[in-house]
This record gives sequence, structure tokens and C-alpha cells, in this order.
Amino acid sequence: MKKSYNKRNFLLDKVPYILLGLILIIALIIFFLIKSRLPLTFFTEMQENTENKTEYSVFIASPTSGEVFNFTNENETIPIEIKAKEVESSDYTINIFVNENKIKSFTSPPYKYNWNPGSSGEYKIIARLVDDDNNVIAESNAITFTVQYESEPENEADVSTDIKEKKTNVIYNSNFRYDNTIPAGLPIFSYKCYTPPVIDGIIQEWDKFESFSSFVPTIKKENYTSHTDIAGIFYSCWDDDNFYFAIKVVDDVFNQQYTGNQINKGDSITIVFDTNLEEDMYITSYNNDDYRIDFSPGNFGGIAAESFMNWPSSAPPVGTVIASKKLSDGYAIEVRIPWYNFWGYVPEDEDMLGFTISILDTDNLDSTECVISSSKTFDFNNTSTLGAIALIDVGDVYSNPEDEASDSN
Ligand SMILES: [Ca+2]
Ligand SMILES: [Ca+2]
Ligand SMILES: [Ca+2]
Ligand SMILES: [Ca+2]
Repeated sequence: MKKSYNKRNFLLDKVPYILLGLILIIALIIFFLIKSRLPLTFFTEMQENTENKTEYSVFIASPTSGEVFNFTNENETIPIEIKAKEVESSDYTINIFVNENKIKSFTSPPYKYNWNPGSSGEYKIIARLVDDDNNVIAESNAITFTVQYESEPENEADVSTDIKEKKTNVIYNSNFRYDNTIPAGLPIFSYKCYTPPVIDGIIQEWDKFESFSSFVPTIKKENYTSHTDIAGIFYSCWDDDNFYFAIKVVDDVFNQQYTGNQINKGDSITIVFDTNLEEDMYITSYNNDDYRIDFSPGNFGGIAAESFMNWPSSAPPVGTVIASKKLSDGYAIEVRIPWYNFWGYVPEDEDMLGFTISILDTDNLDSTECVISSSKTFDFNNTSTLGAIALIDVGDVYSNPEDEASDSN
């Protein structure tokens, strides 16, 4: 009994395998039947095509045809990306031409380059693959694109003659690194405030104060493309107790997942002060009157906005209040830092401090991809790259602004 049961069971177990084998055999028969009915070239041509592609072919993947770039500053660039098939010989060059002027040559991948056009106009870009003897082996598609520079509105007219005179005096009477500031020779001006700003991340109350938005790419600047990637507008003011600032950052991809001494790896702000600039003009290293503070907007989720002093301490600055707001195209930060964090420094009208504010941008990687700063060059470890900020008392900017304007006429 037991034996016959086992035998039948064994055969039943094999049924699925037999069926599968049959299906495979039928599929193969159908395949060969179809193949014999199609012209022979159907299969061979497909092979030839792929072979031609592996020979020499270059293709412009960015910019795209008809693309329009609206630029607001002279540092913005066109991201150029060339796709090229693996080239067997090592003696080749890919030349990039814009309006038939060679702007870049590649001899190895990646074929990526951020090109600064410098002026508005219509441009045509083409890539040519040449051999060792400069013979053109392949030419890419030709792409036409447009660049438009929009001039930034001047707010110089709003400033009264009294304030202009005061600024001229401060510049004349103080020593700072003229070449580092943007524009050269002009520090950032910070007005004394008679009513402290409300630290809530809403920065409307700042429009009476001077703004700075001429940030330039400094660290990893080859990654900088346009003002939609990273840009900012900075405001500041001061009183006897605190330094206040607000910054509105435009950033296409918000990414901050770090805290404490790591916040610089995500989207963040770094400010460096030198409270004794006059005596440290030729010192490149940080000393006991320099302060480097990082500010994080948090992630608008579980991580709160915070500040962290990297030099000279390695701890959050004492008594500092920070608030942030997520915006549709970036974020805003508002901060109050008590002066007592800057040991022995007491602010006075017409003080000139070493100063640089930098915006650090992380989009898709795990650390900083690009930095833009308020001084022409910026290096975290070199205080001689700092620009300057002038603290000036021009009276209460909220008291009768109409009267002051008519006085100056
Ligand atoms: Ca506010
Ligand atoms: Ca960005
Ligand atoms: Ca110093
Ligand atoms: Ca970002």
C-alpha cells in the first residue's frame, strides 16, 4: 500500500516541471518561425546601429534648444553637459564652441562645465570631437539659447545726504580690506536700531535697513549655476546690547538634516567677525578677537533652528535667539546675538569690523555643494579673506522718514 502511494505521488509532483518544459519548447519554435519570416536585415541592422553609436558621437544634453536664462547677477552660468560615447583612442578632444568661439576643451569625462556668458544675447553652442591632428571626427547637435541679464533696482536714491556723508567719513577714517568687499572699497553698513526687530522669522520690518544681496560664489564655486540655485538678501542692525540680522535665502532644494557642530553640512549660514580689524589687518589666522558662528534654519520638521559658535568656543553662542521660516523658494532666518559673546567688545558708532556672511548650499549630496559669500574670496580658515561691516548710527530709521527725505532736498 505504502509503496504504490509513493509512486503515484512522485509522478504528480513532476507535472508542473513537464508543463514548464513544454511551454519553453513551444516558445522557441514560435521565435524561430517569426525570425525566418522576417527579412534577415531586421536583426543584423539592429546590431550595426548600436555599433555606429559606439563609434564617435557627441550630444549636447544641456542647455536645451530654445532655453532662456534670466540672470540677475554677473556670476550666473550656463550648465553645459555633453554626452559622448566611450572613445577607444585616448588621443581625442571634445571642443565646445559658442558662436564659433572655443570656450572649453575636454580630453576626459565628465564633460560638464559651467560657462559664464557675460552679456545678454542669443547664443549657439556646438561640440566637436577631434582627433590628435585636429581633424573633426564628429559634430554634435547645435543648440540655440538666450541669456537675459536683468539689472538690479538701485536703492541708493532712498539714502539721505546725511547718511551718505556719514558713510564716506567712516570709509575714509577706517582701515579695512578694500579689495575683499563687494563692490570693492564699500563695506556693508549696519544701522543702529532704536526698536529691536521681533525675532520671529518674519522679516518685513527690515525694509528700512540696508540690504546686501551681491553674494558671489566662493567655495566650490565651479558648482554655481544660477540665482535660483542659491541667492540671498541680508539685513542687519545693532544696539548697545545685541547684533541683529535677517537673511532671506533663495534655494531650489532645501536640505538640512544636521545639528550642533555639523550644521554646515546642510543648508546653513556662517558669519565671521573680527572685532579688532585695525590691528589684525595682516593676520591670516583666527585669534582671540575673531568669532565664527554657524546658523541653521532647522528642517521645519523635527530639527529646530539653532546657532553654533565654531571659534573660539565650540558651543552655541550664549543668549542667542534664532527663528526661521520656510518660504516657497527657500527660507528666512532672523537672529539676535548678544554682544557679550564677543569678549570685551563694546559697539560704537562708526566702528568697522572684519565681517563675512556666507550662505552654504546643500541640495542633493551629504555635504556642502556651493558657498556664496559677501566678500570676494572666502576661506573658513583664513581671516585675511574677510570683508567688512560698518556700524553706524543714523538716527531712528522709523522716525518721520518723509521729513528726513525733504530735509535733504
Ligand atoms: Ca521679524
Ligand atoms: Ca540649491
Ligand atoms: Ca582677529
Ligand atoms: Ca539647498
